[in-house]
Amino acid sequence: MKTKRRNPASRGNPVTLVTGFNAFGDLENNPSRVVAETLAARTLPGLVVEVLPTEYDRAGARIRRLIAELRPARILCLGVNMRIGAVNLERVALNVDDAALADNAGVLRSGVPILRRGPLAYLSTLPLEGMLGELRGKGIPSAISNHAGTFVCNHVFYLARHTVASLGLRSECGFVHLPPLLGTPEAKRPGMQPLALAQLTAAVDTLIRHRPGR
Ligand code: PCA
Repeated sequence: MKTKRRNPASRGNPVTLVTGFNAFGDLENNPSRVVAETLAARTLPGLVVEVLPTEYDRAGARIRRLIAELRPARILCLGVNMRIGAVNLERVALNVDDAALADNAGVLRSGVPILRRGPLAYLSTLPLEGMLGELRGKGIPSAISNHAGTFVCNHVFYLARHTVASLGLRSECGFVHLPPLLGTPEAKRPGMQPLALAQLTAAVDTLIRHRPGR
C-alpha cells in the first residue's frame, strides 16, 4: 500500500502529519482515508499524509516510526466513528485495547493494556478549545469528546502521544473522529448523521492551519 505522500513544497516547513485509516468491519469508505487523500492532493506546505492499516500492531508501529522520523510540529490522527454527527476532537487516550470487533489482522482484544508500564491515559496536546471555536465559527458541526473508544483509533492516539512524550518532542498531538461520509452506502443506514466530503475536508484543513489566538 503506497500511502505516504510528502508534498514537494514541504521542504523547510514545519511538518504537519495527518493520518487516516483504511476500511474495516462492514465499512467500505472510511471518511478518514478519503479526507486524508483529498488533502494529500493539495499543496499544503509541510503536510505529510499517510493512511494506516486498521490493525493494532501495524498501525501502532507505523505511527511511532513516522513521529520519530518526521518530528512533526502538529500530529492530527483521523478515524471514523459511525455513531457521531459532528467532527469530534478527542481529549483523552486510554491505555487499553478492548473491542468486540477484530482488527483487519483478525486480532480481537479484551481489556489488554497498550503499554504495560505506560500511564493510564494521555491528554491531547492540540489546542482543542481554539480549534473548536474556529470550526464552529465556520459553521462546521463539531464537538470536544472525552473518549476515543478502545479500538484501533484510541490505540494509535495513545501511542502517538506516548511517542511524543518519550522523545521529548513539543509536537501538538491529538485525534479527531469524523462522522460518516455523505453519499456512501453505509451513510444511508438508519440513524446515520453524515457530513459532506467538502465539509469534512474543510474541517481538517482548518485544524491543519489553526494558529492560537485566531
Ligand atoms: N475507526 C476505528 C478504527 C479505524 C477507524 O477509522 C476506531 O474508532 O477505533
